[in-house]
Amino acid sequence: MSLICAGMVCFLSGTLHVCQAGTIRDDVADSFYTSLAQQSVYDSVGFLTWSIGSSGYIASGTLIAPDWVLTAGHVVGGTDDNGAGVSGMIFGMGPTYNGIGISATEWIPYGGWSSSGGNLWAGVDLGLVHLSQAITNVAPAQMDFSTSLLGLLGTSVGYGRSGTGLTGMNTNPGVKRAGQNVIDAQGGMLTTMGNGSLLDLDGISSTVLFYDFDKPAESVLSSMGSTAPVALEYLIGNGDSGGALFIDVGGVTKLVGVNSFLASLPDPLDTTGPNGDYGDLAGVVSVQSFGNWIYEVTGVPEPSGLSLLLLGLSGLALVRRRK
Ligand SMILES: [Ca+2]
Ligand SMILES: [Ca+2]
Repeated sequence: MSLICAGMVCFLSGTLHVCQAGTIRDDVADSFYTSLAQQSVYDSVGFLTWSIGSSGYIASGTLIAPDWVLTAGHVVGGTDDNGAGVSGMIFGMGPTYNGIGISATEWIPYGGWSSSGGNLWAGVDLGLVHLSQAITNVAPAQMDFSTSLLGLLGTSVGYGRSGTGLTGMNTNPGVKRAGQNVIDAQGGMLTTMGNGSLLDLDGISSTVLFYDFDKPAESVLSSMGSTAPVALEYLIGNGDSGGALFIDVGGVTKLVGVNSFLASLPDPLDTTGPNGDYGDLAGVVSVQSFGNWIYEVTGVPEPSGLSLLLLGLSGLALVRRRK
């Protein structure tokens, strides 16, 4: 079975009067989602805007060092998946898009994204943005490279379009919003849908994490995992590209994924396509396979973080040898 996917960068309109990120439950007030986004542990997520020719664009990104932002490859890929044609990129923070930010000096798609020609299924949709000056009043996000992610509750944060599960996306991008979902699956898996049939994620890299947008009291729309929504069930929208997926690790909020694409089951299972309504799916690239690249480009995470991980592994090996 194939999935239909859509790019997740949003055109930026000239004026953003009604700005809402991501689609929400129709039976939960939006203020719960916007309030969640304002928790200080998500302060590292900001918006990116840029131009290609005369067109303006908005997406999302996460500060991972004082002068580096992690985002999606398709956010920084420009006209050739390698960054061409991009100008005037800035990174800003706060509850809404306000046009104010730090200018970027470099935007660097992951090499595999460029060489794949922008293949979303390859699970390499990552990019980095170098800022012209350090941001010192916001703590960069900490990344997690070792926690097993399937079945965990994740929190997505970004500035994308909103709407409800009934309507799909129907607002402009530009308001910071956070919502939650269980990380249901990864590329390569076979999942069970609410109607009992199977969804085959074969051909998609295991570095792509998936969750679906479950509808309250309508289990047939589930395409994977539980058929019931969580309290702040949510799906990313256009403009959430490059935004963050966080988990809680022992009381510490850790960045584990980068928003990549929205997908839907093919017609007739979904007649609306990837519009952010109930039953649609999110694809998020796990950062866990990319620690070396991020470190090589940015110098984070600190080598101590990486060596701790190595120590853990070698410790395990020692225990095994003793047996
Ligand atoms: Ca589900
Ligand atoms: Ca749909």
